[in-house]
Amino acid sequence: MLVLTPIVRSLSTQNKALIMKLFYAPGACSLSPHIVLREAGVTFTLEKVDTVTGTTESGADYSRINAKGYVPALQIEDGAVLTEGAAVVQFIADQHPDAKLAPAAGSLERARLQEHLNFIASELHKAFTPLFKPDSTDEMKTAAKANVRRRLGQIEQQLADGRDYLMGEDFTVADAYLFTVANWAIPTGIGLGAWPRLKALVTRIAERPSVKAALAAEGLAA
Ligand SMILES: N[C@@H](CCC(=O)N[C@@H](CS)C(=O)NCC(=O)O)C(=O)O
Repeated sequence: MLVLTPIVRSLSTQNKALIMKLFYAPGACSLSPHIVLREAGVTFTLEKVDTVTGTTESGADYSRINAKGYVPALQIEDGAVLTEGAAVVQFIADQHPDAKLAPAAGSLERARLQEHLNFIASELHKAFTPLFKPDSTDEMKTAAKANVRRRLGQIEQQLADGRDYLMGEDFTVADAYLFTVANWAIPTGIGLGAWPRLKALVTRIAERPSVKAALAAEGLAA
């Protein structure tokens, strides 16, 4: 007993340090790593962030966790925080290769995955941004919607060969990100009706248990 006690203490401290925490805002781009954490079977906790006030639900100053002020941020262990959604989902996938959420690093397929992630992040995700800003003019919103439509149309073209997911037969982290961002077409009034393959893909992804669980945990309807 005298010998075991310190070992037990040290194990429990270690386990505590290894539980990841995702800082998120409901329905925001942080939903993508949230889905990926569940797909990978990771044990994690969630902490909601109010990005307007810059505080988390436990009252922490979020700028001390992610100086950039936005979500997502993944706290990996005490003191280590990873930001930028595309990097976060790849990190989770690489830590859990059995879940097969990303092709092997260094392969052409992995670069293809990054091609998708980068397109979603810089062209599609950011095309939506003026639609969520209270100070955007109607003119800015009209231009943003045209831009979003153009990008959704380009994804529709990529799905023209009948593939099940962005990368082919298998669900990857890029699908989690696409699902998250494409869904913003609904509240912004763009809808997905003009892109039937994309709409079918989003509907298919919505059926995944990880997605249902993530939406429920964020207080969102499927
Ligand atoms: N480059 C970042 C952008 C993240 C981002 O745009 N987050 C939005 C939600 S989708 C946010 O937190 N916006 C609030 C803010 O910028 O203050 C990434 O790809 O992770």
